[in-house]
Amino acid sequence: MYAIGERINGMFKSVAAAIKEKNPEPIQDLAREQLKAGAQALDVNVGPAAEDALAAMEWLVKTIREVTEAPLVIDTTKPEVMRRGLEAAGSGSVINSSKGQQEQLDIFVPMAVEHEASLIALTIDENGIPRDANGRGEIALRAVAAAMEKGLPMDRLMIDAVILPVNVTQPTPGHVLEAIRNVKLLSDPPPKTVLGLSNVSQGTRQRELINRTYLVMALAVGLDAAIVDVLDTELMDEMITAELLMNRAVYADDFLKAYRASAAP
Ligand code: THG
Repeated sequence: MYAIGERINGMFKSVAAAIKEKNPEPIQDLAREQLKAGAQALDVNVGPAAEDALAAMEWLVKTIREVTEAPLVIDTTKPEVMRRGLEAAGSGSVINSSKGQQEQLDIFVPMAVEHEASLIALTIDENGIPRDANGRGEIALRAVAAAMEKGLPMDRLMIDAVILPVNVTQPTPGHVLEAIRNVKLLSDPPPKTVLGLSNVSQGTRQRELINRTYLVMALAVGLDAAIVDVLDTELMDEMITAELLMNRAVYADDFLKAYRASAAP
């Protein structure tokens, strides 16, 4: 599974402070630690508090680029901030994210093609987050059609069926699993699937347990990528074990070590 490190996000106080003070060390430490822990890409989000989001994104990406060439997942809803991030990060980045209404897809799909980037499309549109799996599938189909029309290869489109906290909406985890299964039937080859895993446990008292369990469940129905806390070693162990049980890695007695060696960037 494609593991995207979630920690460089202004939602975390230490990251918000580093951005505000333009202090590179905490950011570069997080980049290195996450890659060492098995991240294959890094999510980059300036957070809600950043005053000048354009300048903050550019600084954040350049600061990370001083220590790694790993793919960066530029996490912003603002097209101009996205563009600035992509320009600083270079090709092979990921646009995170476009919503599923046509006006948004018309902006972000061509941007992905132009910048040789992948695109995460959320199953959210002008009516909000759909209540069930079918609603998510309809929006995903719109994103698939836009990618086909604009020449974005299907292996660079990632559908995010949008997971929400289980303590807020308990039917959602099940709906999202059904949506992930259905997305794989939309086209041949199908688009990739991704989730922001930690959303599922926000505000709960068993965060790690809920994250780990749901990751394994989603992996079993075909999840290809996830934005996760890669610093949670047990979560990564479970991910690696699930991959083995899905027959995506060859069994060896030291399969954890073998996987980590082969996935290292
Ligand atoms: N889909 C896509 N991108 C996303 C999300 C998604 N990006 C952001 C988010 N959701 C995924 N990343 C996180 C990062 C952190 C947390 C949850 C999701 C998190 N943070 C602690 C909290 O809110 O409790 C912060 C705690 C602290 O301040 O220290 O849980 O769904 N495409």
